[in-house]
Amino acid sequence: LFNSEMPQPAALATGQTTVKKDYGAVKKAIEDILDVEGYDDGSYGPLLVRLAWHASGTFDKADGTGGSNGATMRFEPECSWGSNAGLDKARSILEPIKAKFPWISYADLWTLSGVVAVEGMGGPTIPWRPGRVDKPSGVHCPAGGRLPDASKGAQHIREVFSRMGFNDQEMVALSGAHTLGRCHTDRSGYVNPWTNAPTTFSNLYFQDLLNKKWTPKKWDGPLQYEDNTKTLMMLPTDMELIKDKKFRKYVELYAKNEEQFFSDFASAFSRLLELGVQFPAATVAV
Ligand code: HIF
Repeated sequence: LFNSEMPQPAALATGQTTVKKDYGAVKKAIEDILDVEGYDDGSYGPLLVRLAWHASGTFDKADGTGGSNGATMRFEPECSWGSNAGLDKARSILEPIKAKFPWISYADLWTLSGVVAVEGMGGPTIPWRPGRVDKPSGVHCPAGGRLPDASKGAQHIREVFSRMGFNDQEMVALSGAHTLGRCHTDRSGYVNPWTNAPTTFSNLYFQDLLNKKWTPKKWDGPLQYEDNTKTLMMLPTDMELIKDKKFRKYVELYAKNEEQFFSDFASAFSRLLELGVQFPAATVAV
């Protein structure tokens, strides 16, 4: 009955049934695995935020390589980079969700999990859209050494984040994510959380940077800073945000104005997760 001149219904033409891509259901499944007793501070949220960022933060605007598209952290050598230590855990807790919704790409799932985690911990809504496509093997891994080194200074922070296309203010806004989570000696060599509320997204990181007294920790580990209770920490790169005048101005702004921080963080984090991704023309945010 059909001839080549007639428009043919896609499902009939290919013999395939259409799967409804219900991103809302995936979001819900991610929300459901966030809280977990006995892991760190009771949430996988911070770890998932770190996964989303490390999957994305390899982007180089000069040649368009790296970024979340491809989900190449599944493969060697990227999965074994020292900077990605511990993220195997993040990837494995998402496996049952990938199994339940096999149509979602890993790259979309990892980035969406960071977004859902920020929102689930009280942070802003982050614009996110699907469209990332997984690459088939490690030959697509970006060059090593692109993620930041916490022992370095302001110049390094600017080099790494301007390579991705961010300006000073966006670098500081993004840095507010260190209000979440903690350092682990067996992953990075550093220890302790940045704030006393590591599973709540807020501007506390900026307030603490300015209002607490930070001194070098006396220990055998790498140089890090501690507050007077010795329970909180700052990395050398965190301290640069108050030592460098141009960065400090924005730390002061975000410490005073949480609304502005939420809004600037949401824009910058959304862009981070989209670096290097080519979205089909009609992709809408979910
Ligand atoms: Fe982190 N970051 N980050 N980071 N990061 C760690 C942990 C988290 C840097 C270093 C570290 C960003 C920028 C930088 C999160 C989110 C973001 C750790 C500890 C180190 C060393 C890892 C461990 O031991 O488990 C450096 C040098 C950065 C550039 C200045 C982003 C802005 C702040 C881009 C960002 O979003 C999160 C969340 C964690 C906590 C993970 C956890 O398991 O709790």
